[in-house]
Amino acid sequence: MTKETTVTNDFLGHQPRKTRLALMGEFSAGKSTLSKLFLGDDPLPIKVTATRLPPVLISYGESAAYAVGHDGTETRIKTEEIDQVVLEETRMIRLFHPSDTLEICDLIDMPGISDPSMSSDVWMSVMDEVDSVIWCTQATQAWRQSEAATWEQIAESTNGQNILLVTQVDKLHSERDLSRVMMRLKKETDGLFQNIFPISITEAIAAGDDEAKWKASGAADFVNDLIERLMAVASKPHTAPIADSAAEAADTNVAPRSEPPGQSDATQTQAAPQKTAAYGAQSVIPKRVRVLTQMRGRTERPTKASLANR
Ligand SMILES: Nc1nc2c(ncn2[C@@H]2O[C@H](COP(=O)(O)OP(=O)(O)OP(=O)(O)O)[C@@H](O)[C@H]2O)c(=O)[nH]1
Ligand SMILES: [Mg+2]
Repeated sequence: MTKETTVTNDFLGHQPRKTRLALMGEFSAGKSTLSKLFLGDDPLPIKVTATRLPPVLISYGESAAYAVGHDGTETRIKTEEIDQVVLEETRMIRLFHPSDTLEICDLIDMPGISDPSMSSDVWMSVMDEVDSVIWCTQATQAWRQSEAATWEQIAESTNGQNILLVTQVDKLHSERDLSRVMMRLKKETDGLFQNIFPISITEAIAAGDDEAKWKASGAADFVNDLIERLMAVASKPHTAPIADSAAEAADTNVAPRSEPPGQSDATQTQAAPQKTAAYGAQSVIPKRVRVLTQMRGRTERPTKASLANR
C-alpha cells in the first residue's frame, strides 16, 4: 500500500508542510544539477557535488542551514560549511532558501543510491520524509539493475506520484538512440512511474529565456507535468480560487511555508521572497498562482505519442 501525500505533520512538528519531492538515482545521475535547475540559483555551496553529503532537505525561507542529528537535534551551521558536517553524525542537512519553487514543494537532494563511498542507510533513513520521487536515470546507462532493485524496495513508501527522468540525453548520439532508450524504459518500468521524461538538465539551465531551447532540452514537458502534479496536491488545502488569487499573487507571498527552526515571527516576515537569479530556472516554477495563469499556456502537454516519437 502506498502512503497518502500529506500536507500536515511537519518535520518540525508545528507547521503544515508541502509535498516533499526527493531527487533520487544513481551516483552522478544529475540530482544536484536538477535541484539547481529548480531553485534558479544554487543554495548549495559550490563543490558540494564532489563531496559526500547526507540528504539535503531544502525548504522555503530566509537562507539558513542546519545539521540534523540522528536524535533530531538541529544545529545551525554556516551554509558554506555544510560540506564539513560529519556524515556519521548527521541524518540530514536542512537548508532554507527563498526560491519560488520552494513555495510549492520541499526538495530532498539525496546522495547516489550506489555511491561507493556511502552506505544506503544514509538515504534510507530519510525515506519516511519523502512523499514523491523524481528518479534520475542516466540516458547512456538507463535503469540499471541496481536502480530497479532499489525502486522495488522504496516505491511503496511514496505516495505514488513519481516521475522517471532520463537525464543527460545530450550524451546520446542520435534521436534514434533516444527513441530506443525511451522504448526500452517504457517497457521495463511499465506501471512503476506516473510519467517518464527525457531531459538534458545542463541544456535546460543554459536555455535561459530561450523558449525553443527550453523545450528542446526536454525541460518544458517535464516541468509542466510536475507543476500540475504538485498543484493538484497543494491546491486542495492551501490555494485560493485561481481567479481570486491572480492579482494578490502579483505582490504577495500567498504560499504557506516551512520555517527555519528558532525564527521569530518578525524574522519570518523579513524572510519574504526575494528575487531569484535571473536565468531560465527563475521561470521554471514561479509563484503558485503565476504557475496556473502563465506556465500552463507556456508549454504543450506531452502526449504519449510525442514521447514515443522522441
Ligand atoms: N552532459 C550533461 N551533464 C550533466 C547533466 N546533468 C548533470 N550533468 C553533469 O553530471 C555530473 C554529476 O551531476 P550531479 O548533479 O552532481 O549528480 P548527482 O546525481 O547529484 O551526483 P551524486 O550526488 O554524487 O550522486 C556533473 O558534472 C554535472 O554537471 C546533463 O543533463 N548533461
Ligand atoms: Mg548530488
